Amino acid sequence: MKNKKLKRFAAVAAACTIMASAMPVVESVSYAAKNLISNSTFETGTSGWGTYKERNGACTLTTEDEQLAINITNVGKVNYSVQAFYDIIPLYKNGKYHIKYDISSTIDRRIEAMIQQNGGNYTSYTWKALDLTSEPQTIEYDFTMEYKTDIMAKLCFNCGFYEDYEGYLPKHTVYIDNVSVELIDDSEVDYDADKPYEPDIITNQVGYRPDAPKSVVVRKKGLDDSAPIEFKVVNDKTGAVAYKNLLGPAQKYAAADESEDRVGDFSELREPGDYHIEVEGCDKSYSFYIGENVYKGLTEESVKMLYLQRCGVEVEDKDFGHEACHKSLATVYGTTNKIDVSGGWHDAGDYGRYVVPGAKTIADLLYAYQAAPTLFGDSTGIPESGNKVPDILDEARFELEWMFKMQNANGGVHHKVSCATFPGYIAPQKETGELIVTPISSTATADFCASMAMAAEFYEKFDKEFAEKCLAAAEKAWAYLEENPDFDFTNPKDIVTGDYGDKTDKDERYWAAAQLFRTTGDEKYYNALKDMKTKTGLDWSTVGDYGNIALLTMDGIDKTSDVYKNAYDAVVSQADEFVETYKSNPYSVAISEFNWGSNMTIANFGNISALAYQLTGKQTYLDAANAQLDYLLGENANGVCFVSGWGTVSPQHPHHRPSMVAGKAMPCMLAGGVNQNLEDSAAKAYCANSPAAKCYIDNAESYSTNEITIYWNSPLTYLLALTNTESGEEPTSTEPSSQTGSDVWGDANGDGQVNIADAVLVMQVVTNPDKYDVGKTEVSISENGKKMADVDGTKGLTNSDALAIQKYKLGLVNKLPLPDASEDLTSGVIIIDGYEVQL
Ligand code: 9MR
Ligand code: ZN
Repeated sequence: MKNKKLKRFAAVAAACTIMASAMPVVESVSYAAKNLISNSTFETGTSGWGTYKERNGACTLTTEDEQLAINITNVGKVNYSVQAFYDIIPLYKNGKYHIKYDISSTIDRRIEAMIQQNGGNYTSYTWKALDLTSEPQTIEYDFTMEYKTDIMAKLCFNCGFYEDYEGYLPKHTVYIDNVSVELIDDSEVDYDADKPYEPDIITNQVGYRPDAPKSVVVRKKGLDDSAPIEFKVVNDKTGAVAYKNLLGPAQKYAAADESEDRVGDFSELREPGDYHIEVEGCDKSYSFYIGENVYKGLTEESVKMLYLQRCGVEVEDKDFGHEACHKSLATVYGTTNKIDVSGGWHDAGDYGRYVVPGAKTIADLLYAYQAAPTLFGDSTGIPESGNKVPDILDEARFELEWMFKMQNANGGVHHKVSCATFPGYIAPQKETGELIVTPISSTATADFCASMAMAAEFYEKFDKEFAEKCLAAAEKAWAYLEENPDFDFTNPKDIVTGDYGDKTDKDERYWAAAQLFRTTGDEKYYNALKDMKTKTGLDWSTVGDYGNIALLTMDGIDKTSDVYKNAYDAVVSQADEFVETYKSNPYSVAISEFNWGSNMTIANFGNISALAYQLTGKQTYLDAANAQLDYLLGENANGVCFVSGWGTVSPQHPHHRPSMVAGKAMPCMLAGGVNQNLEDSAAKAYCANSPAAKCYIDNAESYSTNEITIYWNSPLTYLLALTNTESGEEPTSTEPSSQTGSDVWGDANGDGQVNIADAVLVMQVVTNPDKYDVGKTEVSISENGKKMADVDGTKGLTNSDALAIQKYKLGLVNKLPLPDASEDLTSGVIIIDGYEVQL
């Protein structure tokens, strides 16, 4: 803390003050301290001041004759139904403060004035009931901050309802002027008392897969580097040094205002166990785990979080369960029509349900499943567990079922449903205000179209009828988009919940076309796609890369087509950019600017990079993706694992209503993370002097750094799936090829090439005929793949096809398919390239 101690003011000069007769007479003093209220005289408006209204309270805030005017039309139902406030007053424990203001009202009435905690229990640090008349009174007194330091206290004037009024007061105005709050004596203040602990040694706090790259950042300043500095990875249980190595040279990281960051690499340590890191002269690091299953629970819980966000149904959980919420019919904005839009997930820390971010979440979940199907089981403890459908697909379906209800008869899709304003910090079933469905938008319609088309493909194997329903909904949405080619989005001004606005719908339309083409193979969508520019983005507002993923991982796509090549280039060139940034800083994070939801951006970048690895087989891309995961799980300048309940230090006070109600953080939610733009009171108060990479505060009021959302969790799930290469499988190189996948004999997996992976896939399919169908596993076989892999000269796929493919690869035969079934392909076991082939 930079504050210099104030001088003690020994002499207190008496001054004359107009005091209300009802008020105790307080000595007035003159001080040289700084006024903590920046707009105190209202010469140029109300800036810095705001109002809070609830339970019918109604007022406006203006200035009149250079005074603040609270124009009250309804006092509401409680004293804080009408509140005027000034935010962010730092109050230090044991500090002595002087407060002063002039106040009056056009009618005689009682109000309350206080400086209080913003959030939490709303503790009043100083409080007065005031009986106002039209005669201005000066309220002036000293108080000592007796509670623990609160640097974001709030000065409030509660002008709502008091029992005496029997619910009624005519329209009136309360005037306030010359407001000051000053710290006059800080001799007893310990400014360092609440300084958060900043760890010296920083790692991923959850841990690492054995084969993953592993790095540590040691940022303690002033270490003796006359000789290279050693770091030791120590086994928690045995105390044995499992690995040691030297730290790299000190580097600067301007974004975190750090000048001596030294990076150590311990990738070579693969032995499973719990470890921490030690460096002489530094505090030990937090513990972490190395092991194959290190992310098993995390992956499962990251999806389970969505179950806890379910709306419209009873949710069972000992801490975060709730009865069915938001059950009433919703009014379509601007009409008297009521429709049923129950279901879906609560978006975030609020209870709105929005189509656009819902679509991103679905895309992440389904592609996570595509990337690593074996990671996602059917027994995670959701109501659908045990139904033979992976729970991740059940969870996504819960949102899809809601999305159907958001589609209008004309195919267009309503943007969102919520109450007109955000609720107080209450449980979901307590938000009982009118639900309003906002107008159709072209972005919601296109996102809906893409998700439904995806669903049609992914659920085909599990529930044909549902898949057909999804496809019909997607096609209907597409028809709407064709009939309505212009970008269209409006959020009615009086609906102040999440906007999810946009400037263009071109990327959403691109995604929809790509996904519909992938699902149906219909030329119509391909032609639409051909006429569109390739788009990028895995955000909720830019979704082009979902279109690219759809194309790049599509079975049998023509790799010579521009559509494919452009998608390929888009992904790889983005990954190249991220890799450059990732290499440029000690924390290996792929962004250099931290905006709202930066943790999603980081996870998204990891996903693009991991996809680039799949496409090219270049290890750097996978390393970069893993590094993004490390950042999210603790290897960042804040020393925080951003996933609640994981790691040693994780968000305890997320901006998330159910957590605020329960008094503890719901598990496995990824916080939005660092946001250098300071967009809420807590961030403004706590991060005012923080460098960009450290603008994060674990405070429930900090919705711009510490909120959670469904679509911040889902890219984490996706990243966990994409970086899961523990099966040791080589990436399938799907580089644009001069041949089309469908034309290559021996190409079982449709990647355009014939290699050992095709032979292995054939063997797998022969052993487990249904398991490798498209959509069920990461590597799958299509009908065409089966046809092209049937190369041994006899009809039907058998192990002898696998062997023929391998012989071809080894140059033992020079052409596929073989003309006839060969004698030597009928029995025995042959080992080629380490693969055992049972004939
Ligand atoms: O995630 C959104 C972020 O990108 C925007 O900058 C921000 C302000 O518009 O809104 C975020 O979304 C919030 C949404 O509007 C309402 N629910 C909570 C979301 C997360 O903060
Ligand atoms: Zn709800």
